[in-house]
Amino acid sequence: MAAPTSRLLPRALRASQKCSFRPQNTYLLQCLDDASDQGEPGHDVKYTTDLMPHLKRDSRFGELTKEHIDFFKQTLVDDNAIIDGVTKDASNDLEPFNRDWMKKFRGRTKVVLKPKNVDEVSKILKYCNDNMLAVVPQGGNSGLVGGSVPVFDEVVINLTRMNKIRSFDEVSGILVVDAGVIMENADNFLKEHGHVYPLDLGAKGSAQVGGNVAANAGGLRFLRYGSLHGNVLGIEAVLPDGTIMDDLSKLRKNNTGYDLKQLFIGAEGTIGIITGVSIVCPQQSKAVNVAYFGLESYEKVQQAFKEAKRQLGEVLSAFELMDAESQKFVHKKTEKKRPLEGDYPFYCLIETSGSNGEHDNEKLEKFLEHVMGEEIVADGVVAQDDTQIADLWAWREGITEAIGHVGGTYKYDLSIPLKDLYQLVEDTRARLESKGLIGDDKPARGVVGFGHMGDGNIHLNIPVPKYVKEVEEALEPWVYEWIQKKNGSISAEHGLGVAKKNFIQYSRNETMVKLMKQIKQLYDPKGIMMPYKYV
Ligand code: FAD
Ligand code: 2HG
Ligand code: ZN
Repeated sequence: MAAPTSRLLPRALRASQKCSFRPQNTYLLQCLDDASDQGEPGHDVKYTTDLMPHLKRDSRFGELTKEHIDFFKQTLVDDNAIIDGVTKDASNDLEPFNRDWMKKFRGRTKVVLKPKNVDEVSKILKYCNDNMLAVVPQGGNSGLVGGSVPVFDEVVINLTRMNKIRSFDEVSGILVVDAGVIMENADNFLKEHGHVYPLDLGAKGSAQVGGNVAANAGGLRFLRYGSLHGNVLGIEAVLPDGTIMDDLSKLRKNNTGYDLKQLFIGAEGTIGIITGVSIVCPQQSKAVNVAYFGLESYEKVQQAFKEAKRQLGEVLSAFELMDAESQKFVHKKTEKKRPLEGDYPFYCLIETSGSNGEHDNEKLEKFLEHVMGEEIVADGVVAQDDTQIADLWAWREGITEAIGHVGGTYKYDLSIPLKDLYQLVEDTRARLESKGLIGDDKPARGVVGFGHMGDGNIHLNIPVPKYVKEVEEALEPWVYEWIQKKNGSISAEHGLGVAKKNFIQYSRNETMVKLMKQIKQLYDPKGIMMPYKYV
């Protein structure tokens, strides 16, 4: 048993827990730095068009000229607002905006625009529309489906400089921000006012509120605070023709016709650019507890989840699943002492957040007594203070980054009925093994499963030193067919981007896809937003 945390003996539970401080997200930037240290920018990342040669540049789109750049310079004024690779060589400066976090997708944009306010976004978008210049909106570029980077020479409109907190009402908990506010900054600001941002995820140090909303991100607090479809109360967005859609409502209830803002939540930038968001934020919990368990089977994981819901009910704020392989990758990367001494096929992280420490501890104690007594949980630890809470969370939040160190990752973000959630990981492992594709000297270095058990959302990750067709062909469309048979979703929270563009039909029927195309046509008749992506 690791020293710093308390062994999961129910009576040994300590009463006082204050609040949770998850690890800062420094590794995202670190990863980008590592990549740019290697000489020629992006040398290790292939162009998306090499990976997907069937994608052809749409000849309807104009090519950037000096005249276009002059217009952008006049409109955005500030020197820092434009990276111009048209009138000069700016490849080094452009590279971070051209390549994605997974080092899988790489575009060839020649210009990045960083507007400061909604009027500037409106002017440049209208100009792009009038001149048939294709556009990719970009937030923190932490997306995992290749949506946030261009495929060819699309204009990147990056929201980073739109970073103002516009207002916060401590009574209602409603926050209004520019879309480019980094979610961790929003969360820190809210904590100063006794609230928290309703979303949390490993890339919080880079991801922006607008990016969260555009991707309809789920993350680690979804179980408790629910979807952005419920929490986002209003959106300010710019349509491709420059129209400013001001629907920045601060009302919880508003049944006056179609709720058009919902279309922008999860649209992944395909119908306009989100410039402002109004979002309802919960009160910060006074008492936070985190426990980390080892379990002998997936059957036991399901039992533990059922009991957690039954016994912890209103204080349960996260129930996360990690398989043995995921924890090995984190261990290999961090070399930190593992929370538990024994090896188990499954690990779970449970968080409770409530307003009354004594009450929560009593409940947690009873729950722990039960799951230990019934041998649902084989072993476990409970964090004793905020540092330990952060340490335990790192075993869950650090998985993506740890796996990323292999080189690349084939990622599948899936919704599956709970009873079959882990079966996919086992079937995938068996399939790749039967094809001789997994091993230390093989194209795939493992098959990893982890995710948001509480939301029925698993992340299937296959780390590879290099992206190779052999592995991809073994996985696709096989994974999607598997999901379709279970009536699951091929994207639970990451979206479709360019990576899943050809597979939407596995989760949505023809009628639904047709209706999506009609909406796209209505909002973006010239098709300048996100060409080559999912709709
Ligand atoms: P970007 O990556 O820049 O963009 C995402 C998409 O939104 C793109 O299609 C882009 O064109 C569009 N877009 C961005 N900003 C705007 C805007 N203002 N207007 C219109 N369109 C826009 N996701 C989860 O759901 N849950 C997780 O737990 C989670 N954990 C992660 C952990 C790590 C380590 C990493 C690297 C990523 C993780 N993600 C997770 C994915 C990603 O962080 C989220 O999708 C995040 O919300 C993206 O925000 P962003 O600002 O980086 O957007
Ligand atoms: C998470 O839950 C993120 O940690 C990333 O959604 C998942 O890396 C992944 O596949
Ligand atoms: Zn996730």
